[in-house]
Amino acid sequence: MITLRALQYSRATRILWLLADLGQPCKRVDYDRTEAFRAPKELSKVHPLGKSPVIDDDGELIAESATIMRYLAAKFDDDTHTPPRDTADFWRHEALFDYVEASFAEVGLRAIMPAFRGKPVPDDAKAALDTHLTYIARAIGDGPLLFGDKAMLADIQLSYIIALLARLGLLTDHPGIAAYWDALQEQSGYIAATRSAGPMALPA
Ligand SMILES: N[C@@H](CCC(=O)N[C@@H](CS)C(=O)NCC(=O)O)C(=O)O
Repeated sequence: MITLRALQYSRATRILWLLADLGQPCKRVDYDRTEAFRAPKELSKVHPLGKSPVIDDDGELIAESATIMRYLAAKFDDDTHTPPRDTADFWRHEALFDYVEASFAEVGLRAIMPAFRGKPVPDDAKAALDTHLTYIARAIGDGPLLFGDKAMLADIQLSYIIALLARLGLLTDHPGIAAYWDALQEQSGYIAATRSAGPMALPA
């Protein structure tokens, strides 16, 4: 069975969501956030970067949520979380899936971190966030999700940063993204994951 190292209020919810969709159980090992909202040092004993999520499958340790999700989709022979392979949408999806951690997370966190500390978001961070949220809204198109009404890997991947932005009131200028967040929260995998492990974002 897969063991998931799940930090409280973290990207680990993405993995629980996908596992719920796949109908696969896991052994979840929970870690509380420290007072400084960091990972506890126990996680550094699991993986040198000390971050979550990390999974262990029969001794094989895998980090990075995108890699973990690709691994799980391949392991359980799932083709329902990507568009069909022989379509342009497949590669559009791959780009969006990689975009989340490669580009969007850093931009999102530049706005999230000051807001989290009750400070104003600097103008340059707000401008970059606006550019990215407009890009994502264009990718959603008629929605409600990126490729229709069922969450793909890229939707699950986006959910974490979007959850934090929603929680901090940073989606008010982007009603299309706020509607996307509403649609994500209606997905059965999201509901199952957050019911068992708690919310993605620290509640207000
Ligand atoms: N790119 C990594 C990011 C992992 C990451 O930064 N996880 C956060 C939780 S959402 C973490 O462990 N933070 C604790 C810390 O840095 O102390 C992924 O997608 O898995």
